Amino acid sequence: MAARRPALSRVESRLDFADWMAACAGRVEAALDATLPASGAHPVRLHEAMRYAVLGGGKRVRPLLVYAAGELSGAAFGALDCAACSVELIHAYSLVHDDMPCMDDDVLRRGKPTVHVAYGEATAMLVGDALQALAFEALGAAVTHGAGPAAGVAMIVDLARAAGSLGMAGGQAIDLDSVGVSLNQSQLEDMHRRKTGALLAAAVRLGAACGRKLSAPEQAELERFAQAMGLAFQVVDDILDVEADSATLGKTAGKDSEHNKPTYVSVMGLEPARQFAQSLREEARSALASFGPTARRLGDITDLIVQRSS
Ligand code: GRG
Repeated sequence: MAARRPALSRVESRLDFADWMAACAGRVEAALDATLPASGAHPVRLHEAMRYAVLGGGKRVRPLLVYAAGELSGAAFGALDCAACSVELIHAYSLVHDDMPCMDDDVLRRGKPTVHVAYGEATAMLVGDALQALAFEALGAAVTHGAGPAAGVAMIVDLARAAGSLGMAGGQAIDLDSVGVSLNQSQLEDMHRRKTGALLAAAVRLGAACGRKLSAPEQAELERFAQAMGLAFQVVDDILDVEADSATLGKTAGKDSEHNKPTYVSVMGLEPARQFAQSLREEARSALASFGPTARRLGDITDLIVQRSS
């Protein structure tokens, strides 16, 4: 990991939320830039496409969760940069593969042509493969940036499980099988806890794991927070797919109904889905109560997730 990073010191834990988010976004952007091979590195086309997929776009919600959770455990920023990079690289890989014709078949992502449109399908597949491998390399670097070897190994196992067949990849498999199928709410929840929730929850656990070891009750409350927040993210995503336009989302709106996919809106209706998102927000916030002011950023991010418009 290279040294070029915008400053974000303990003093900045007093920044207001917008400034704090901008500082975190700057940190992770610089860390991603330094972690990705240079665009001129051989093989040039693959490295250009990897950088195209990752840099200069996205809300960076998962890195924000890493930095915010790090405040609970007093984690070192060097370790948090590594963890933030790793979850964003896994997320970016999943979007590249999800957009491919064999999956969701989309042409627009983060306001730009998708990777397979810009670089071809074979390169897009390799971009995802290489980003996934790079994510674990980045996370391994947390060991020498303040996390230590035991936490480093535990984090690698945690991220691997969240991204794998029992987590995100498995959720994607269920999603692909659910086209045109009527799911009940508990089946829908199971799919989304894996497909979207597992990586969001891992971001929270990884951020906390970069610092002091949390007690068992603290870990349980953090997990309760992570599960509620992760599900809220997906419920809101389903609402936005119906309500927002493609320009605002930076991806094609209305895809779920077009593809006849079950969503919280199709299963519950729009207004009940809105109320469900609010109740998940309250559940997430109540799980943070015992952490006091160190959980302030996690609470702010939860509000942002539920109130976002893109
Ligand atoms: C291909 C193994 C594999 C998994 C793909 C994440 C995923 C699984 C597919 C993405 C499909 C999708 C649109 C899911 C809804 C929730 C979601 C992950 C939205 C995109 O995340 P944001 O809103 O995107 O954080 P940005 O671009 O802001 O990072």
